[in-house]
Amino acid sequence: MLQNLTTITQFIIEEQRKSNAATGNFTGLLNDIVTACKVISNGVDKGELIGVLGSAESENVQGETQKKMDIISNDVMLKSNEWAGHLAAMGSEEMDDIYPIPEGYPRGKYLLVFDPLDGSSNMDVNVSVGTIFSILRAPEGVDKPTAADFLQPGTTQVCAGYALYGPSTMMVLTTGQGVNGFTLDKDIGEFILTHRNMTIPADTGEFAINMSNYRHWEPPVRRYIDECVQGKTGPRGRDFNMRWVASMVAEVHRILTRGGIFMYPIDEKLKSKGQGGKLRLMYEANPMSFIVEQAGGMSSTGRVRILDLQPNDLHQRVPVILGSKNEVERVVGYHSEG
Ligand code: AHM
Ligand code: MG
Repeated sequence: MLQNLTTITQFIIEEQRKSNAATGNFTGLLNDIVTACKVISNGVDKGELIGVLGSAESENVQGETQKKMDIISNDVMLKSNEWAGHLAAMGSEEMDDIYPIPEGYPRGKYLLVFDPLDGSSNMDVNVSVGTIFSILRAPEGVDKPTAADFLQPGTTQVCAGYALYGPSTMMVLTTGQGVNGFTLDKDIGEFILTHRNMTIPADTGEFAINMSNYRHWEPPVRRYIDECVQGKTGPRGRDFNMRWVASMVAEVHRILTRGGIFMYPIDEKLKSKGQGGKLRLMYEANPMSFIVEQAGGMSSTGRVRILDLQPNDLHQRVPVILGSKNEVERVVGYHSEG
């Protein structure tokens, strides 16, 4: 057993070799992200022992109160990824503007966008949280990128992944050649390949949505959920189960493990606040959609494929409906019926 361990670094190098895409840059970048996630995992683990629970005194660009661990995780991601020369700039849920690589460090050809601690409202109640990231290429010849250089459709992502800080810490990622999962062995400090080629079954009997928003939903979403809730006696002729962790990473991980559909649709309440959705396109919807599609699932706003959207803002919000293909297709069908 011990002799057959594949570390995340070994896996990535071998995957890159196969596709002739081997550049030490990409592997180096991924290693720095992995290091950051190990540090965040350690902080999440220790919790109140090191005084990192609770809110900070600040708000982020979205007007949300930041948790102490939001700020710490953001700093860890920046510090871990700024120095090595793989990146031209970074963008984060926790920062209004992009983060250029500071003077004095070499600049590289990649852009990194992330949500350093997704689902952070779960920190204080000791429920799973995660880090989501997406790697893009800086446009050719651009040395000092602007925010506009980040606004590339999800189809151009080089790599997307998440770290899940749950009962185990896991890293799940794709470079466009399927989805693989790695579990952190804290004794040796390495992510080890444990979930090869993760796939999402096309059918499911499990949905995830924040039901408290029911009265605000659009008719196609209500119709879909109504039919699920009616169970065996309804038009679907079967019972459905529901889950809502309020942590997208945990939700997507469950779907990658046993199937399901996750929905954070547009609703009247979000519209009245001038928002196009709840979740952010660049560092939540796009990376998760890349992973879900690579695992054989589907991801849509209800009307269009998320990965095809042309972003118009680093912090743009979009509706998200993703998971088991046949169920997502059904919801999209209900939208097109009007
Ligand atoms: P965050 O990035 O501020 O943590 O918000 C994103 C999270 C997702 O992980 C989760 O799916 C959703 O917000 C939960 O929202 P709600 O509290 O409305 O159920
Ligand atoms: Mg988030």
